[in-house]
Amino acid sequence: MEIQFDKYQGLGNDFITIDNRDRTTPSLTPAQAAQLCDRHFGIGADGAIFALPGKPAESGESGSSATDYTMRIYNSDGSEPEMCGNGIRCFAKYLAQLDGIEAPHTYRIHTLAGTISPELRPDGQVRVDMGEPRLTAAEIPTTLAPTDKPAIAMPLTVDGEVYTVTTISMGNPHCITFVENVADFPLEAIGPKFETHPEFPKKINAEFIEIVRPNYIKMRVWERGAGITLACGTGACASVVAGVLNGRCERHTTVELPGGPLEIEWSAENNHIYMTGPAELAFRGQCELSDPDSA
Ligand code: ZDP
Repeated sequence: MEIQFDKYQGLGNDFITIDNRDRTTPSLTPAQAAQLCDRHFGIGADGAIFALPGKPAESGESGSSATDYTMRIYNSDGSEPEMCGNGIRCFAKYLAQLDGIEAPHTYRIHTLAGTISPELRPDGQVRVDMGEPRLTAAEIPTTLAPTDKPAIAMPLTVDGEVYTVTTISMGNPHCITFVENVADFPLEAIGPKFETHPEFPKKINAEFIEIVRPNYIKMRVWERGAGITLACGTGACASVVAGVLNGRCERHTTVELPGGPLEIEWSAENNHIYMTGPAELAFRGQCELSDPDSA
């Protein structure tokens, strides 16, 4: 089966994008997506993103208005996250290319975490209304606190060591730990133990944060289903929320990731989080996909 794809990256967090505007479900199985994401046996990416048609407006009081497109994403291991911050910036650029639309333009995108609105700005950056953070233990989900309470500065024992962690959901689950020196943190060894810790029934994205100044922090991430990546947009949003809740960050903070900086603002007015950063086309191509089921 021949696949046409584009490859986008936001701060080095990279995604294969596939045009599925004429379908209602992704054209690849999770196993096929994982095969294409492999950096040695495939195209190489942190995830695969599918552009599907939007949803019509729902009637009723709590009904949502119509969306332009639906974004589905598979992590590089084939698991499906609810949301993806760098991915949605890439997705907005990809849609603008497919639609022949120029900035400024705002899309309304249906995701498994609700409606998310990325705005293409004339300077080339994408500013995304990421919606509100979710804080209760049930929403993360985590067993670190009673279901209706947030888990802020809770002890978590990993490999015999006690870390003080805060959990935040941006639609997808995050666990934030403040460390003295993030460059020296043994992410590759410890990250996977956070990801699969029994206190997190849907696994977790693990962010490690060094506070440089209250409005400037450094972050490294071990992503659920993808491992170490150069950037994580939802993780950067979750980290600023955790920083504010722990009295260590301002509501408007720059997050420096290995792939570059993101501007994060947690609005005191409407409780929404706004993320601003780049997204670029890396290359386009086609490849022949062997069917893993018939291999
Ligand atoms: O929640 C998860 O399983 C994440 N691996 C999804 C991807 C998050 C991402 N890095 C981001 O930028 O938010 C793409």
